[in-house]
Amino acid sequence: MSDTTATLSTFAKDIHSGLASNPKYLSSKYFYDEKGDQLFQSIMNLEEYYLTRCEFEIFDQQKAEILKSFLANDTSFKLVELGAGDGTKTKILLKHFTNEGVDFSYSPIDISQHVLDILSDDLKKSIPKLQVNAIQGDYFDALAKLNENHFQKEVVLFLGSNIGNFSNGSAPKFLKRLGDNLSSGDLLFIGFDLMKDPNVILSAYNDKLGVTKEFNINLLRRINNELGANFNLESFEHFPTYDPITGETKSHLISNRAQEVFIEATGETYSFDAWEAIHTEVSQKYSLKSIRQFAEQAGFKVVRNFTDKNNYYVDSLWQK
Ligand code: AVJ
Repeated sequence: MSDTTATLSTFAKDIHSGLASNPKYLSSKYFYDEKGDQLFQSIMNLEEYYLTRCEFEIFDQQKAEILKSFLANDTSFKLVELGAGDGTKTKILLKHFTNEGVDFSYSPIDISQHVLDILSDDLKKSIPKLQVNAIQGDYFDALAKLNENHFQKEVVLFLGSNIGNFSNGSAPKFLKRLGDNLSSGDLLFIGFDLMKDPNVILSAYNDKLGVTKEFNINLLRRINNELGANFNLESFEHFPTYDPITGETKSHLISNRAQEVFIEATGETYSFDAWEAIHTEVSQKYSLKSIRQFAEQAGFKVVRNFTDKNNYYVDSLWQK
């Protein structure tokens, strides 16, 4: 890459590192521009994408038991959510807790102020009695700040199997760091997608309508728009894989011809062989055994697992 490196955005640097590597990769954290957000919303409504519906069912069917476990021996708590999104699922819990007259507040943490504004406005209308304290920023900065004036039990939500985007190598570090920002007795309520019939998993990442394909290819569209690249969007195929031994689900973009792509922001040309792949995402699938190991490695104890009726998905409650 040219000597302008120092002036390049993190985005440009990351894209360059991935495309200059062998094998090529791009980070899934860059999926979520405005169009990516919209496409993910559509994914959550797809027939094949069971994850969202499973978590919805768990909340809807087991909200009373969830509340009991959150309270345990206390009378109040501070509910904190990492990467709150539009809060559709969380609202089931928030409504139930409010109706039950529970003494709690809700602190959604998100990197996007825009997301938080929409969520706060929505909650003001739908649950006027709810005390909302939105925090913009990095998860760990926000958790550290909350932990400073710690006079109430914290219950941290990390939903949607978002942990699945971390490789099995990096997830333990993330969970350990999360635990380091909590106090003894605090709770973590974390969603994991479980191993199941491989065909069910593959369909969830390869839907009939092609929305997931669009979502994957949108990453190249974003690089075209923001970094002045000339990716030909028709010349890449969407290809997910699932490894039933490790539970690793990966998405790829595969160049269906030999081609070169130029990116203005990096000043570089990247060559693709015919059928060369770019790895774009990990969506890890877990066993209850591996979840227990993750909890213990990170210094938590599993209090209780809440699963849907098909045992497709689990929201696992951990105590620090
Ligand atoms: C938001 C990370 C949980 O991996 O299932 C959906 C993102 N990618 N379809 C997932 C996603 C393709 C999703 N997570």
